[in-house]
Amino acid sequence: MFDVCVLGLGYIGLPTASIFATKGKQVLGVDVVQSVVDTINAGKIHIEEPDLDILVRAAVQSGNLTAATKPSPANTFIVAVPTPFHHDSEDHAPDLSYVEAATRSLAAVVKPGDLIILESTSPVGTTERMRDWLFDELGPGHNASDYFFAHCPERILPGQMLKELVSNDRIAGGLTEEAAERAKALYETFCSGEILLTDARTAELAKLTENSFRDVNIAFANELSMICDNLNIDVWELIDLSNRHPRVNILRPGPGVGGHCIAVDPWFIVSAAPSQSRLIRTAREVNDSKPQHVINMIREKANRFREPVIACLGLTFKADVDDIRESPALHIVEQVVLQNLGRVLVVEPHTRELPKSLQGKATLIQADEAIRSADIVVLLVDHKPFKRVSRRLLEQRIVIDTRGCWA
Ligand code: SAJ
Repeated sequence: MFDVCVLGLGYIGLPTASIFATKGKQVLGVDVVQSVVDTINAGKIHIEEPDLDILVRAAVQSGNLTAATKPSPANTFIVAVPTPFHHDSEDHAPDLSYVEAATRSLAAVVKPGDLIILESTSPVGTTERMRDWLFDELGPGHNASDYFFAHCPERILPGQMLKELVSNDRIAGGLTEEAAERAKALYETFCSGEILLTDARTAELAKLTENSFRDVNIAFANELSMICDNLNIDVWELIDLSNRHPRVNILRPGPGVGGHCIAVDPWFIVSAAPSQSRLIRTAREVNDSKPQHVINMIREKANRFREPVIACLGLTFKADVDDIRESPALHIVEQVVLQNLGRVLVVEPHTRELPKSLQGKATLIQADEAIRSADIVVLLVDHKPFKRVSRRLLEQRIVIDTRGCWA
């Protein structure tokens, strides 16, 4: 019998399972992908995050963490599977199929008294739906009050996950007060932040609110950058000056907003309450329009050359991570290639090979070499090594610095 069974061994599930294991809990990690299970059982990792390899190795070597493709009986189940949206749906409807499949898979192993926690970022009402899916799968003769459901969204920042996993305050939202209390007691095993109790629906909306808040604020910065490009004003200087006001704190413009959280979660609010979420929707649309603005700028510069060489620095969704999911940088490079704007050189220190969509169509090389060969240099991700690029190397080249890395 395990103490904790974590379903989904990705960016959230794996660190969570591992930290419980290093605190002495008997943990089963479950993932539907066999190669992920094999990698973790060998004490290795399949994703990049600072120090995660050390944590996972320690957890597996202690004998407290094992991985499997199917759940087993445990006192607590934590669901940490993806919750994307349907790309083909007009209102960006959430795709809860992974949560539903994980929940239904629990019917074979749960027993009265178990605590079932949803960690995945989810639309309001998902924890209630989990309960309904589980009871549908269990069939008649089971008592809902025998099972405890809570939503405890994670808030950790990729690149700083292990630190934030321990130190962030957390929200524990229960379908009942007892469920929230039990979830709190569990996370206190490793969490030094405060654990705040509420109901599941408020917890679900709180998580969506946090990411929408950031999206709206980034949209303001991105909108300013497009206004500045139109008015020929340096947006970085403008923001530095405006931020000297004691109550103004404008975020950084970029090539768009990416990742699997901020570019996704606001849609869960919009799709649930479309008439009331006009600002949140517009912010999403502003941020989603930014990559096209950058592509237009590249095209405009490229048109000045007969056979332009375009160096694109960075593919990931943000600095100093290896994650290219929903990456505006990758989208921009793909479009530059697709639209034949020039010969494309790609620099990405966090990968050894180009993503499939760029293979055979662009060249992956080092920063200095790329810049030396380029007519146009497009900075898409402000990875640390790019900040050290010699300014002299950039002279004589057209520079499109979407992140203000060299401002
Ligand atoms: N970005 C900008 N300008 C900025 C800040 C960010 O363009 O000033 C861009 C980034 O380049 C990236 C995107 O926004 O493309 C998102 O990056 P991020 O660092 O803001 O956030 P994520 O997606 O890595 O993590 C967020 C965090 N949420 C908040 O800060 C409110 C994290 O705490 C959450 O746990 C995570 O989403 C999640 O899993 O939901």
